[in-house]
Amino acid sequence: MSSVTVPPSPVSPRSTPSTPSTPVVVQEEVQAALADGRGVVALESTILAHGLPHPDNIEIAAQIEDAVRAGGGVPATIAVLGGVVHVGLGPSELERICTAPDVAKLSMRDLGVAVALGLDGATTVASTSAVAHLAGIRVFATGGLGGVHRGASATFDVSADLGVIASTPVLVVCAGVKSILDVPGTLETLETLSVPVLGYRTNAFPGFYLSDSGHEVPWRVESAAEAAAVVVARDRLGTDAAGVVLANPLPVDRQVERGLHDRLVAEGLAVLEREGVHGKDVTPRLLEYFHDNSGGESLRANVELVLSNARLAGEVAAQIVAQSA
Ligand code: PSU
Ligand code: MN
Repeated sequence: MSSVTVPPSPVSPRSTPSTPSTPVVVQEEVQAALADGRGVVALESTILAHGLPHPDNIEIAAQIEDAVRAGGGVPATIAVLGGVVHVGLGPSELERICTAPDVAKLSMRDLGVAVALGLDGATTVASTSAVAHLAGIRVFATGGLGGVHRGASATFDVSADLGVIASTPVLVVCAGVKSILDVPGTLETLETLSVPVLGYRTNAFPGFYLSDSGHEVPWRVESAAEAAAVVVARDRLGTDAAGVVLANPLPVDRQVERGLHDRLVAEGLAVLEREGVHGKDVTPRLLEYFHDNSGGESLRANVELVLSNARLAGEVAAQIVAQSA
């Protein structure tokens, strides 16, 4: 593949050796898909490195990519390996992100540090969205968004995910946010930041393990085509550069049973308090607690919702391409 075809200057096709001036490489299949006008779906790596237990994460990573393909898209998992930002990972690179003991959790502010220091790192919703946009990818699938934490008025703990989504025109498919967060506070913040939130065949904002967080979404769409039409309409309007949140709930009969859910949330919050966990360690520690104390239920639900989101994202990406033609 020629190395002269790539538009944004920091992004290079994989065939170009990485140098300090090209800290981003795009996998050949992804590069070809973008050039051919096929739908590409970005996937984050923090859920692999810090959100899912080893060794299940290796197989799940492949299943997530398969789900994107089943929806009609081409997957591009994003991570930093040895200080190079990769858009699209091969099997051995996925395994490295899933197994290396010293993979940093990289939000937006950490990307440049990881590149400068030559580190391995997993990207969050914030940094994955930003890199996806840089590479020309319109759609991104994840599990749950980061959001406003309970008690944020005292701790100021609001995920950088929200601010980056507000300034990055990528559609993020998620299952809402976990109820360990301040869900209404998160929805209010998305409104303040002018980020549209679409419920996929639902009026309720999902609560990650729960189909319904108890809070409404402002808008509902019935199909991947309708979600894609929102993106295309926003392009045509050209009014702002925010992303779009597409909230895709687990079916009610697949959610975590409410009694178990409520117990886990209460216990998880108490563990954070007792252990003095804060900052970027909060979400990984909670997920670990849930996976260790739910008899497999939190992992089952987490995997199901991520696969469902990946498939839907594949459909939306394909639709955006078709409708933009
Ligand atoms: N929510 C989940 N699982 C996760 C995350 C969020 O249910 O693994 C990860 C995502 O990568 C998200 C990040 O972008 O946590 C948010 O972290 P923080 O709250 O530290 O910004
Ligand atoms: Mn935080």
